[in-house]
Amino acid sequence: MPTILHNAVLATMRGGYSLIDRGALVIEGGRILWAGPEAELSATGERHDLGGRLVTPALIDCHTHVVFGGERAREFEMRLNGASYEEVARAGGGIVSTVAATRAASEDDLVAQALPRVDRMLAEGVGTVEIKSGYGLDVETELRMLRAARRIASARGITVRTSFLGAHAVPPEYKGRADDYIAEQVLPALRAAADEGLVDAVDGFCEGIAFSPTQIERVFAEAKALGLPVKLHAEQLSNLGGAALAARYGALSADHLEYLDEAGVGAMAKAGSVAVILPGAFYTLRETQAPPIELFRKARVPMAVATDCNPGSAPMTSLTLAMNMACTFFRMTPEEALMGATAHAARALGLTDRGAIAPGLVADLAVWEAAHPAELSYRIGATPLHTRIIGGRFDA
Ligand code: DI6
Ligand code: FE
Repeated sequence: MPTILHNAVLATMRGGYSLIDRGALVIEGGRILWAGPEAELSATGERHDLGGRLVTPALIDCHTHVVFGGERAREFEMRLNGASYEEVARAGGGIVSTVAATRAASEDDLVAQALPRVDRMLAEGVGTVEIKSGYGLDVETELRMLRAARRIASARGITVRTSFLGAHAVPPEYKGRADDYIAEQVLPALRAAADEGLVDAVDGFCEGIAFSPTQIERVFAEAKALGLPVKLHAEQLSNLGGAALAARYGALSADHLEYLDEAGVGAMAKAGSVAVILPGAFYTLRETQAPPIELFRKARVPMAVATDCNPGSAPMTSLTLAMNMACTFFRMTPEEALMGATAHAARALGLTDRGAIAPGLVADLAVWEAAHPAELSYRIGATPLHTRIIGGRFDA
């Protein structure tokens, strides 16, 4: 029997809010069968009165590093007590400490440590999460991270999209030998992970402190040979032409982009890549250069918004806070921010079956204690979620 949701405000996110004020939805077999004005509803089924609440597609966090071992809170405190980056590193801090803790963690540990973070995301209406590897930095641990990511999907009944991020940082044992690291660990890990069906996309970190465009291109060439789509951490701290490189490989997205120039925006527009905006890292790093939002608008590059949840530059699980920050720091509108956490986030993951409310799409929805979608970006540190509906089923 179909499920009918009625007495609701629908933000269908078909190219903007596309609000239906007195709306209804028909769901069957986990998919949306019909959505429209309640006055035009003809189907019968199990009816749920939503009391005039707002319904949106379930949110999609399209850029996270939510699987990792350990924590970095004490390093945060050390820094604020005046410790330098070097002192923190010598005390075993920084990304190296996350790599060590991740290598020491079993697959069960990684799942157990990630689940509370994932649960905080879900409590804000998220139904699909992208999860990257990139804290193993050796073949075995990269594979273990991706297996843990896959298990999170079944543990919570959500959709997880994995990105292989072997080219995230050069591990200590390869210091000064990034090319050897790529040849001996990254490419073999990518092949093995793809073989095991653990990879939905291939990512990299193109930056002075990480990998050069030439090195990233070696990884992208392998992705292409394996038939996998690519995305890239690009232009976060400087402009190395990473987004343009990603665009040449038809990237799903380029992410961060604070230092992107007009030519890079043009390359992304031509390739149809999504610009993933990550205000949590901008905030934590006390960055002052904002991504070129106005250029993205002019070139019609779709913008997504995500948490970047990671223990270093974005210890954050709140996608609605990321939306708020995107508005306040970058002057994105609440409508753009919500498109960024739904329709454009789906596109950044290559998903065509979600991110909007329309017939045929997956019935992943969020019901909010709100009358207008601007409320989702407006509040700071509070979520108006009423309930999630995943695959047509209400959360218990
Ligand atoms: N960009 C970042 O800001 C993080 N990774 C990346 O590619 C930093 C990751 C960390 O410090 O653990
Ligand atoms: Fe990231």
